[in-house]
Amino acid sequence: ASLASVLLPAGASAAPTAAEPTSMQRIVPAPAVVQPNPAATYQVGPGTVVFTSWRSPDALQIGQQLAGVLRPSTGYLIPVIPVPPVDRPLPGISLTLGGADPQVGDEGYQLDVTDRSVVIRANKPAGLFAGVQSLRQLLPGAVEARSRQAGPWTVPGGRIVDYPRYQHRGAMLDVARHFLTVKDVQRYIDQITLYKINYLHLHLTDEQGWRIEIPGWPKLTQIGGSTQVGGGPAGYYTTADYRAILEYARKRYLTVVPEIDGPAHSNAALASYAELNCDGKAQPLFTGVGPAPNGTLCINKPITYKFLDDVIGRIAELTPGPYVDVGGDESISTTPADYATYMHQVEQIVAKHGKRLMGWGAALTVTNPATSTGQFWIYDGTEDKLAQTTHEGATVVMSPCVFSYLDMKYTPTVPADPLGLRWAGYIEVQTAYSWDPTWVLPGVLDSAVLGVETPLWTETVSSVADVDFMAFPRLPAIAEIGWSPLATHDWAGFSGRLAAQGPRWDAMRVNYYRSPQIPWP
Ligand code: TNX
Repeated sequence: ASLASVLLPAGASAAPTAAEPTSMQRIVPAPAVVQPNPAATYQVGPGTVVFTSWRSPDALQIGQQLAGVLRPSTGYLIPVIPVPPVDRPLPGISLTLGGADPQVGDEGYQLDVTDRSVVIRANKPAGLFAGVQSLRQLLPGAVEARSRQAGPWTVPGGRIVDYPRYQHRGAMLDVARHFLTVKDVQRYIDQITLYKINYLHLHLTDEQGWRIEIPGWPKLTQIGGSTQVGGGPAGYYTTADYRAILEYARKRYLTVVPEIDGPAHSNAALASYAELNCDGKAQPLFTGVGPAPNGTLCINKPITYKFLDDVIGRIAELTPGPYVDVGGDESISTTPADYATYMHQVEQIVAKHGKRLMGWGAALTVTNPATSTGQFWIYDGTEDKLAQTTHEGATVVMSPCVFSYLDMKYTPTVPADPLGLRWAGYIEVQTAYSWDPTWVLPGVLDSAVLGVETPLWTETVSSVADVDFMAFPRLPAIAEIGWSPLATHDWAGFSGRLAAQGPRWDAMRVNYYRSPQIPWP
């Protein structure tokens, strides 16, 4: 099948030359419908203006973000000007709210490129933002550079009608094992939203670190936030820091899912407060890899639930998104009865603070399915129960470790040690692309599958260069599985489109892995 026949739905007529891979067909994730018009080309020039729907602070803000990409590399002024509705597109780039095809929903958009104009139309700001990400990818990769580049800045002609297959397209960052600063997280947000990721799961607590300030519990961050894997100094987010991440995410239509892991993966809290331990003695800080010697909160002490009420209450108060993630993975030293006791308390606390519970698959073996969202990650014997809960009202997000874990090595030798783990196997780019949410968890109710997530655990990852290397180019593979229609799923097409991202990442100074599986230009 030609790329065009894969990209165009049955019945749509392809332009005669559509089989040629034009750059309109190089967007990742693949759009739902692409109709190239090789006869037309829009050129961004010194006079290009970005027009935005008037009386919309969102459209204006998105227009300014687009101008912020275009100005440094093109050297053009690129004014951003709100305008009232017009009958015929103004010459320039228009970001228009309202009047898009209803089928594009809240996150989709239409993009029309002619010789004189680029028009992105969406029903909601999130769709406009998604359309701008596609427009960036229609321009040469050098447009992402922060210094003046040569051009020409052509946008291929045609029409795109695009919307997501799944509502949940997540990325997870583990800021507990190695701390990442607000700037580092914002950099990651910039990278992932270019691929239409719309959830950022922040793994804020674990054995090795507690990364979020909680009023009334200062030692969590003073002690629990002081170190990380390897024992080096680390840090934590103050309330202002966390708000800065949330605000940065909000402006990019990205929902933050904060995770407070428990009852296991909690040594940082146990080291900070002696009273959270059953024996009343604080654990030593743990800076190794793997489970700490006694990494479980004390199930039968009331203080444990006062602590969780304070922590979850604070997180819920700060976070605008619908979820609080309570972890619940790998509770190896907790009996099943104690695990259930803990989770039943926790789910009441989450509900009391007005949020929906999210947790790793095991949590769903005991929580109320009707009010829970589970994250599938491993075939460890809990998967059948997790699948069953979807028939009782639970929803699920798919993050199969063997395909979507960004902390696994690509090959036995890439990256060089010590970066990357091996326990879930090697995950080259083609492997990351070789699965589908509909079959990865047998027995699941299809309509309960919200989407996908790609987690980046950071036991071995300690810098943004490491983050870049592990996430790129695998993260866009998972993003595409979450966004693009199944009919577009095609390795040959994907690897070609991914290759076209290389120069963009060069311009963005992303330290990506030049996988030999990809025909980089
Ligand atoms: C398993 S995935 C864990 C994490 C580790 C990861 C390393 C999951 C729910 N638990 O605690 O960081 O493996 O790949």
